[in-house]
Amino acid sequence: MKSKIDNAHNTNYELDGFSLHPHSINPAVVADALTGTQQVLEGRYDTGIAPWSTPDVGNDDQVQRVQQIHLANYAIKALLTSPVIGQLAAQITGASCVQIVLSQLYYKPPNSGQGGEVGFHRDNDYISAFTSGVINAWLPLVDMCAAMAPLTYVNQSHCWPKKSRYSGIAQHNLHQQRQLLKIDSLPHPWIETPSITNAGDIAFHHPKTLHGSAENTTDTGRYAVSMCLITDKVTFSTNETRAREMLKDNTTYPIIYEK
Ligand SMILES: O=C(O)CCC(=O)C(=O)O
Repeated sequence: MKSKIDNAHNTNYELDGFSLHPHSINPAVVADALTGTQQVLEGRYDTGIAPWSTPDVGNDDQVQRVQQIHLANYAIKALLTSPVIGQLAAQITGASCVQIVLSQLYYKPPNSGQGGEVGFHRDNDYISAFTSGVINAWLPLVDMCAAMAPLTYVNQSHCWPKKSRYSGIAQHNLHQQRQLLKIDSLPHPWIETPSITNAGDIAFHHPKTLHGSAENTTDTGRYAVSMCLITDKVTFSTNETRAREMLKDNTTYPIIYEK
C-alpha cells in the first residue's frame, strides 16, 4: 500500500495548495464505507447515533450533505480514522497530532442538475474557530471521472491575500461564479485542477485553497467525504473557549495520529 507523500500525483501541497495521494486506502474499507453511506442516507445509523445535520438529504435536485457522518456508521468511522490519513496529514504539515473536527458527506444524485454544484469557496470562511493548524482531507468513495464532478482546486489560491465576495459554497451557477472570481482574482492566473481520483485515493487541501465542484452528469451517484482536521499546531481565534473544551471529547472528535 503506497502511503508516502512523494507518491503524490506531481502535486505539491505547499506550492499548489493541494496534493493527491493515489491508492492510499484498502479498497475493502472504502467499499464498506460506501455501503454505510447509503444506509445513513436512508436514515439507518448502526452506531445508534444520528449525524448532526442532513441538509437536503432526500432532495434529488440538490447536493446532499451529512455532517459528522463518522458518528453514525462504524464502517465510515473506520474509513475516516484509517491511520494513513493522519500519517499523510502529519507528513504534509509536520504535525505530531492530527484530530478530526468535522466530517461531511457530499452526495450528488445521478444527473443532479445545477443544484448539484458546490460553489468555489475557502473552508476557512466557514470554520472560524481556528486561525492556523488546519488541513482538509477529501476522500472519493467511488471512482471519479470528469463527468462525476470531482473536487476541483484553483492552483495557488491559498496564497491569494484577498477574500473575494464572489466565493461561497451556496453559489449554484459555477460558470458565472468562475467568471466573476477570475476577474476578481487578477493579476493571479486562474488555473483549475480537477482531482480525477479513484475510490481509495486521498486528497488534501489548504483551508485557504479555493475549491468547488460541478454538477454530476452521470447516471450514477457521486459520493465523497470531506474532513476538517486540526493538528497540534492549531491556533484558536481570540476568545474561542468553546471549541477548546469540545475538542477534549475524543469520541466525537477522534485523534487519528499521535507521534
Ligand atoms: O465534494 C465536494 O464537491 C465538496 C467538498 C468540499 O467542499 C470540501 O471538501 O471542502
